[in-house]
Amino acid sequence: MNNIKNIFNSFNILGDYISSEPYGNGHINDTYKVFVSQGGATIHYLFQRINNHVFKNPENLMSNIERICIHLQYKIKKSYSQNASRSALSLVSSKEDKPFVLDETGYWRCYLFIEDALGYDIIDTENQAFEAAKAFGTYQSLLSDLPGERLIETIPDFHNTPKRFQHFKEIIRLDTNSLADSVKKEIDFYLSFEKEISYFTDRLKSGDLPERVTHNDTKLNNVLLDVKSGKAVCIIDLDTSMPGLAAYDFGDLVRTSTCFSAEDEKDLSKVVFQKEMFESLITGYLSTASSFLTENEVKSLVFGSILMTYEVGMRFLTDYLDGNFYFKSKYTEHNLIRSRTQMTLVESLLQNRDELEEFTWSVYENMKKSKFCPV
Ligand code: ADP
Ligand code: GN1
Ligand code: MG
Repeated sequence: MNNIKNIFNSFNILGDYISSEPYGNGHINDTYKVFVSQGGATIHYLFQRINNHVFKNPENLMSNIERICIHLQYKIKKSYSQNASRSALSLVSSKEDKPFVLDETGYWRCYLFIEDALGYDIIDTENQAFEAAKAFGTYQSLLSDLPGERLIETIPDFHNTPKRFQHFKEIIRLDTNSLADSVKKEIDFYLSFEKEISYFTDRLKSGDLPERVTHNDTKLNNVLLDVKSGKAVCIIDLDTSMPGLAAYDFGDLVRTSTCFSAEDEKDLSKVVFQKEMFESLITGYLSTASSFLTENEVKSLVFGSILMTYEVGMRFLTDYLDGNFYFKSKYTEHNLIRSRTQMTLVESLLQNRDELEEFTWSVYENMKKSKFCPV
């Protein structure tokens, strides 16, 4: 951890470095909780080394994040009497007044540590689902008037499912690790969706669905919930906040919040879709998003859940075939196991699709009615 101490010295932090430890379960960046003595009290900061294999231009990425953090802080301070430094991420600048520090190991950033709040890998209660979804709706709403130029696409075509599909097919064709024969069932499953994969790219192009500033990586553990009250505190992991569709965000949250099993559960009999979690998610999300979503967007949310689950599952399988270069993994088959849970979830979502769409529409209509006819 000597390196972290050096990095610490390059940020504009008052106080003395005590120690640091790896933190959280993210699949992408290297994250550390850093303990600092400040005037006799121990306080914490969150340090991250940005994954430069995944993010090709960390300086552009940090310029997006800086704009977003400043805007969120400004709007939260202006409209709510809340603790803004706990409700939105705050970047600590470097001694050179930059939002990052570059050393021989890569780009580092530092955030204020959000205390007494946790990101959960597995959903537990309907209240958590409601709170998380409500918070992502608020996030989209707060960023709807982000001033300045269109945000930079930190990973171009991140949710371009047809491009992901082409890449998947190319990796199967190359089959550099000679694994394709052993996972034929999984490959066939993901290939069988070819007709569905351009649903969002087509509608984005035709203008049926509007581009918005979205988060694009809304897994449940990317929203911190207060450990005591369970209320949503802060949206984190802003690396992929950029132009996108509302359904991407709602969809990825459904993917990660409607099963009581882990993303890497080996026993697929435990991967069971929980309808009441979906109901809490849609109710929470529409409580903050129904005021700005178009009807077409509302109608796209259930399919967004299916396609986002499919897309990530296909990405896991692609990474497995390719030699596990992208997602952090603990054993060789880790990404294969992850791709299987996503297959099971896609199947359950498809089975429930009509009912979920009807439920979504009824919640939306009720919210619209109660808005126009307040009791
Ligand atoms: P990754 O991109 O690798 O997923 P994240 O930005 O999601 O990295 O961070 C990893 C974990 O660190 C999160 O799941 C969360 O538990 C924790 N975390 C991130 N930022 C903060 C913060 N500012 N305060 C407290 N915990 C944080
Ligand atoms: C990654 O960074 P993290 O763990 O929140 C990935 C997401 C995937 C997710 C799957 C930048 O999210 O796209 O959906 O893993 N993030 C990136 O768990 O690729
Ligand atoms: Mg994360």
